[in-house]
Amino acid sequence: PVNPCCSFPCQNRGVCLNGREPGTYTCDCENLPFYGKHCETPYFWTRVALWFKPSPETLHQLLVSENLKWLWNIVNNVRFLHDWMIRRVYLTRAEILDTPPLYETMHAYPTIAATTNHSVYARCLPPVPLDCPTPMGVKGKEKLPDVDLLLKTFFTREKFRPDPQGSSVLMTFFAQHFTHMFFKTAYKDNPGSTWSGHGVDMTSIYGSNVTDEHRLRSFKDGKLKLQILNNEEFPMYSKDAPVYMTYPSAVPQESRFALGHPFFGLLPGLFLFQTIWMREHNRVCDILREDHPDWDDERLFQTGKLITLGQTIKIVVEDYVQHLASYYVYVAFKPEVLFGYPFQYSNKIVVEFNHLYHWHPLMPDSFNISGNIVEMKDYIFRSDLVVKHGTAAMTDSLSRQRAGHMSHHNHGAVTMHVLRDTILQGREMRFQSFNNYRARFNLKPYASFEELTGEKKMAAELERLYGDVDAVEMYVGMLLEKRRKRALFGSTIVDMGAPFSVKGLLANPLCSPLYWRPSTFGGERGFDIVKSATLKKLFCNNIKGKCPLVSFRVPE
Ligand code: MNH
Repeated sequence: PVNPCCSFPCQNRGVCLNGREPGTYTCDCENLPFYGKHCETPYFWTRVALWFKPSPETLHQLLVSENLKWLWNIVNNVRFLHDWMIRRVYLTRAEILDTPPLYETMHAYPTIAATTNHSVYARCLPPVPLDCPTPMGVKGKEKLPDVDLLLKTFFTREKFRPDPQGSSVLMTFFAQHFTHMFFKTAYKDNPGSTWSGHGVDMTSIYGSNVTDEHRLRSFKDGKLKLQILNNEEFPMYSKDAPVYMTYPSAVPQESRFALGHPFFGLLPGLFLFQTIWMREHNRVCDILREDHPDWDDERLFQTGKLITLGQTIKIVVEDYVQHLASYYVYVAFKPEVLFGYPFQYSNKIVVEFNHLYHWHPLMPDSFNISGNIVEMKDYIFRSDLVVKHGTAAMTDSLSRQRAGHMSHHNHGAVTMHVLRDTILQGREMRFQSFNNYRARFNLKPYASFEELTGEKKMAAELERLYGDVDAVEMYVGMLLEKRRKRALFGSTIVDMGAPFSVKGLLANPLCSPLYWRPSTFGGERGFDIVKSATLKKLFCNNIKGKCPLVSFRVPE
């Protein structure tokens, strides 16, 4: 008989366990707020709570509703209401995830390695068992569609389509620079292996290990080593700071810099963020030294790093997440609202979150630098462009150029191969279906292809290729899913991404009660720098002369 767990019978985070007799199984619902053969029945108080709980779709509509602006304005301005709201957001998002994680990428069942082995990603749903009739369990065809046919049919960009939310290219580079701090797949090993530190650890600026960190440091006054080029401070050339970097051999010396991540020479936008953050670290060290003339280089360096880490989280929450969510409620970074509530300060990077964050359609095909159009092929591995045009002009230009829509038919030529690898890696790891992931995140699985895409043409193609809407692959579904009005993402990316994102930011040790106080940051002044950080200040404090436009949204 067919392995009964192949049809994923257990609901609400129940676990399917095969019985002694072939074809038998049980759902383990222990410690869940549900019971029954398939963990389908809520206990009384759970049922009551569910009546009052708005669906993720309703909640989203409320938060972006023009008509409720007045209400959100009150919430934003009444301290206890706002704290309550923010706490609810943090807690309800985080509780959707397994803490500690149950699964990792090397096994199909719970292991202790899910928590202890840092060289594997955690996993949100276990893989489709190997002995199932189809790659998605029991639904769909025996073979998944040819990957190149998928790329051709649904993903290849014909004409650039901009993000209707108005995101700037500066936002996309922020996203890439920030997330590469913890999305670090050890591709040479296998797609489930990682060299991540599993959280916001600032390795993208200071290097991935202590050896590289030492190469980036000046060992004077806590500062990082910088050099003057074209009257501005920039990171050192690779030849002068032999940090491990992966430049193709054709890249000339003047574009080879020593950066926090081996790939950050890839795009000038990443080089820009690296440069600005390194300057910020040094600026912070000067301030710390004023208050602590007795501190040695090491203490200034380590404390400076804690401050830039705090600033990073603050900016990610209040500038970046606020922009992406576009809620009328002010998305605030207030670690203190969680004190005394059940919240665990630990995090592990989950492989499905990594896949979800493959936002390559954001990339345009060319870049406008102060009116000059530079094609992608002339932009890649050209850190020297930032030196030539200057950080001000670069920041201004990136703030004014629109990013692409994260949607179908919008992958530019240079990222097609990444998309191809992503789909294949999802298959290799036997990811469950898009609809199973929706169910896992309390979203209603789509009942038809047309409901999924919101149109007919792609729906028909999808049906021909997959056969069953319950057999669509996770990444494919996330990109082809219909978009809400004027939205960059579909509901799955938002409601699946938000929990990982909230957890990754708020469960940082820095947000815990004993870290989150002035002494951690060298006193009130350092603590204030963290609590008042903004994207704009980050750039304006570190660019000489008139401050350029610094924005995640392009001006109207
Ligand atoms: Mn991108 C991985 C190229 C922009 C998010 N990206 C990769 C890989 C390549 C790559 C190559 C490695 C994939 C593989 O070997 O299978 N990425 C690009 C290029 C551009 C780019 C050429 C722009 C041009 N990438 C972006 C942007 C984002 C992004 C913008 C999103 C914010 N990329 C990712 C993530 C990974 C990745 C996430 C996975 C990284 C990892 O797990 O190590």
